[in-house]
Amino acid sequence: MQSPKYTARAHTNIALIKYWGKLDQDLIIPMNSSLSLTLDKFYTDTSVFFDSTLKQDIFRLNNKESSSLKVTHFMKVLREKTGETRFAMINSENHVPSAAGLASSASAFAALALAASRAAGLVLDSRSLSRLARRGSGSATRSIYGGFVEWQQGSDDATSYAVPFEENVAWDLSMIAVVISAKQKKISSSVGMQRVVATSPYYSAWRKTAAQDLAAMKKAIKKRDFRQVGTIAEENAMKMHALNASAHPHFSYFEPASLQVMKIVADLRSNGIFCYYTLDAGPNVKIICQNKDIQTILAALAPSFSQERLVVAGPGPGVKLIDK
Ligand code: 2P0
Repeated sequence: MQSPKYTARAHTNIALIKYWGKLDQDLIIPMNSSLSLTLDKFYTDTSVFFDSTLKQDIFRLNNKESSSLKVTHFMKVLREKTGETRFAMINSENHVPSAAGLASSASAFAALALAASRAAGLVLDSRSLSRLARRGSGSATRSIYGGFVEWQQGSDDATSYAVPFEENVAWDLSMIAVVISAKQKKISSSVGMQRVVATSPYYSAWRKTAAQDLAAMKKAIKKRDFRQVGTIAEENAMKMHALNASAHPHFSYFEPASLQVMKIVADLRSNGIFCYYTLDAGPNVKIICQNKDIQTILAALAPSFSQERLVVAGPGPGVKLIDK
């Protein structure tokens, strides 16, 4: 017997205040609260149905049968929560313009949480959905909502979830993603952050500063103070990457081209074009900017990066069911 099929679309998000470290590995309770912007250009569509004839979950990614330990683990958690006993057919499509490298577990697990819970007969409110998505991947906790989203750290499964901070971003803020490499990173986020928590002598300072950065960021967003938002985001990202540089053994996600983009942004800024950068667990750089400056910034990047490596995105919506 088959369950009805549900398809969900979730957009990825970029953290302006980063999550970097887990208090609880299994439940994915973070060491600090974080805040992100959901983006319109990058999303995942995932459809799920349960089928009593299946002997295991089948996961297809971009029309290719695939295997993912994280998906397997998530489906186990979902069955425990919902009482569903059948295995599932999962079809996932990542919509990432151009050279890829920006596909994210955030959109993947937010979409899977909605589609799979509905297919299992459960209608969850947004908070419960955020908690469920968190069990797949930390950053997915935030992709339940659109716009600016805060993941409140909490201390256990019931209290760690995202809340919308400003869902409809009606002011001038964009991100230019500079795709530097689409390759799988050598050190996954999970491994990187675990190593940092265990070995960086600066970790307690990070937790303190992340809390201060979050409070300042929320004020800056409320005031629509673009320069403050950009400055705090850039500094917070650099503090996260400084943790990696101070871990044992130390590591870095930067590539030479990442540093090149960072320098272009800094030079633009000294010339009065206010833009800022942030980087996650990989070499790609996201430039936070205002619409009026997009063409100038793209022109400054053009000699070094081809057009398909430059993707302009704006604020995007939260997870929803779609017909497919
Ligand atoms: C973030 N990142 O806040 C941070 C900043 C990357 C750098 O969340 O282990 O895939 O599945 O919870 O969510 C990427 O890590 O890690 C991430 P897990 P996840 O967006």
